Amino acid sequence: MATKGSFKGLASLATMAITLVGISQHVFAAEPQPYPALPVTIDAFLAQAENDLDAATQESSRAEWVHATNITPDTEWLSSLARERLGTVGLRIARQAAEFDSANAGAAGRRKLDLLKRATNVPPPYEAGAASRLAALQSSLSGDYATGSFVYDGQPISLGDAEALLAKTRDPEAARLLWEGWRDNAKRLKPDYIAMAALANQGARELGYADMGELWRSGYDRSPAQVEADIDADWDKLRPLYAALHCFMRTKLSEKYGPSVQPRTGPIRAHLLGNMWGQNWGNLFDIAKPGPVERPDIDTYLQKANYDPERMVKSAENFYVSLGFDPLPASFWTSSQFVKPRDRSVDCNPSAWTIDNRRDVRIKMCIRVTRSQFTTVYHELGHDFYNLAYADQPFLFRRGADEGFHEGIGDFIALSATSPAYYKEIGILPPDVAEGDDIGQLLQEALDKLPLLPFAIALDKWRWGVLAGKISPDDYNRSWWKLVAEYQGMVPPRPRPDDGFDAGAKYHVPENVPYISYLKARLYQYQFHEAACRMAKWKGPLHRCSIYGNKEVGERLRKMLALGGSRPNSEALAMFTGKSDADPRAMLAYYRPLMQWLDKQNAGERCGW
Ligand code: X8Z
Ligand code: ZN
Repeated sequence: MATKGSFKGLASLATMAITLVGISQHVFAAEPQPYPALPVTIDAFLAQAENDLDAATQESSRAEWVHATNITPDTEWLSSLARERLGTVGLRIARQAAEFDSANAGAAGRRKLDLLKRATNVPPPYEAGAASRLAALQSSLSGDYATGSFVYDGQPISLGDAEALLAKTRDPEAARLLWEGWRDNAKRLKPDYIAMAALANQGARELGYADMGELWRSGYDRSPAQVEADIDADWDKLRPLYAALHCFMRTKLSEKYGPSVQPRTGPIRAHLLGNMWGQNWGNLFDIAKPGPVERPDIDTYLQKANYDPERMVKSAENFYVSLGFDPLPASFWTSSQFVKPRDRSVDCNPSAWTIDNRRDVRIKMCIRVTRSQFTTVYHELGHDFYNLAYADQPFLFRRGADEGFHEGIGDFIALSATSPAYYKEIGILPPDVAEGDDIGQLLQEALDKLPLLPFAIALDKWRWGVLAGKISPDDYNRSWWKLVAEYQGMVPPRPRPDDGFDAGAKYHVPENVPYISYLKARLYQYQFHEAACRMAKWKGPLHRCSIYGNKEVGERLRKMLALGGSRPNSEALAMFTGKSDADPRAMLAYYRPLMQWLDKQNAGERCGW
């Protein structure tokens, strides 16, 4: 196996004539130099392409890992070089794959050819020097976001520390300063983002997509237009549930802070939600106070039970092992980053990696001992166990059934791993602590989970608009706040500057991680949970069901995960759930008791915004 992506393999086949009908070597005009001749059969081409991409992605993952866990100008330079090389290899292969568009490739071959066109989410254009410029912009955006800081209370503060303060503060003025500070910092990313988007869009167009947004919407085994339509239809069904939660929390916030800080009608002030992006309101449970039954504060109990980051990861691994998964490889424990190092800059956004495209799986986090991070650890390990489950697939199928599946697996597991009963089982809660009532649990989960739905839609509708050229850089902030108001029902504490880059204050924007996957994941995880609880013959309410220790469910899950991306998402879904359509019904069913309760609480309020 080559250690670096190279043209060598293909060049050695250059003398073979292409005999397949309809395939020409020079369909692209004005190429600086012709590519080497294609291997003679589709199978040979695919085998070579998989080898080359395998090598180039490994190189780039390793360089990005080193950069993300030690941000310096040198590691930025190295990661940019590896990205460029991967971009160039991916581009060459994607263009060659297009030459087989009308060839008879068989089902698996056709799937692989399609995947090759989407080998990267951020495709470079063909023009000389463009891959290198794009890679440099990506690495610089990545480093700039990760090392971003602003002055708060006279001191520079990182995003992680700002998030921790925002979670706990109940002083609206402090919250506003933290919230605005992080957004003002993001503005310096705007020029690079504009340049990056122009280049990647050109690359996407050269691959036959209208723009990079359309490329992103092509990964769901249906047309990009259908993906958009599905999201609108899903939101129509989910909006009443979100609106009920929005109404309830608005009342609570207004009662807590007074109507001058949070009016009793209209949108919610975005800085009051205990989260930098208003995408998770779980930190506001103390303000929500649903009733007379106390709910244990897990942040405190984690500390009391002496949980540390490694123990949190061990507990998550133990959950997967209880389902019959093999324990994580030893390299996971030696290579992962669990805590923020004191001596260097790192990227703290949680992520999961497979460095060698096989079994060298890792996570990179700056774990804080909190309830929310406890759940995130289960989320990240979901990625790693998925990676391990499909490690024996051909390279191109070592991916999720779609990106939403990948994001949904760990969350599905966490649905069984966040109840007070489970916390007792693993020693976080002492046996004699009251577990709280059903509404309390459902409300906590709804605060954690529902606000992401409109946030995801706003974020990706904004990017689709930007990438399609419908939103110009002058209009970035105005259109962003319009979408936030429409979907999230939120407004900034004070008007935001027109020339800002507030959407860029979210990691996934400078990093070019599509966000619709998280929306899809929210729907899938309740479908998985419902199906798993059925398999476990659970009779009670779904929020009380836990699949901890259930080997039968584990075996069925592993079968679905082992498919990787070899089959359409609908087949993977049907294999585990018996139904082939992704839809919000399971999620709505899960929260039905809460919805009824919220409707009662909201009686007399002017809900909506
Ligand atoms: O980015 C993530 C994961 C990384 S794979 C922690 N999530 C989204 C976010 O934090 O914005 C998980 C939930 C949504
Ligand atoms: Zn994830």
